[in-house]
Amino acid sequence: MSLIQLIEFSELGDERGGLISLEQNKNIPFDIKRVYYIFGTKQGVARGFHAHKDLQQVAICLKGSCRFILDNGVKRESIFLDKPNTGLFINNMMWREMHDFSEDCVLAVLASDYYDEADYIRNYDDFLAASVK
Ligand code: T46
Repeated sequence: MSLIQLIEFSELGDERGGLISLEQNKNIPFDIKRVYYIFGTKQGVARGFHAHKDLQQVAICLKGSCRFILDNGVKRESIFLDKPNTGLFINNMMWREMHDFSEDCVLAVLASDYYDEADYIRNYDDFLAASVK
């Protein structure tokens, strides 16, 4: 099974322009406890390089583009995000890296829980050790 799980959001826009609605437990598969967005990422900078023990997230590139790598400890897959109508579901215990941010990239992330540094696994060897359990 692919690690890349994309959610395509229905577009509710009309002749005036686009509109997309995100609703917990409807087109977002969890209770939304937190939303954050990443923007102004410097050229050549890569982000992420961690997994979450429990957190689930959906990442949406609202503007511009970036590339995600997802890795479950067995295989790695890459996906280019450049559409505000497409969300990338990122399950818990999934190593993620974000690369190739365009200058104008605005990446929104919806998260199933509040920020908790204790939920991060920031060392790849620790992630591998935890993911085989
Ligand atoms: C993820 C990817 C896709 C907070 O205080 N609250 C928050 O809600 C977040 C997300 C971060 N922070 C702090 C923690 C660090 O001191 O902001 C700083 C930067 O976070 P980090 O280096 O983890 O950022 P990224 O871009 O590497 O990763 C982020 C999320 O942290 C992470 O959960 O899955 O985006």
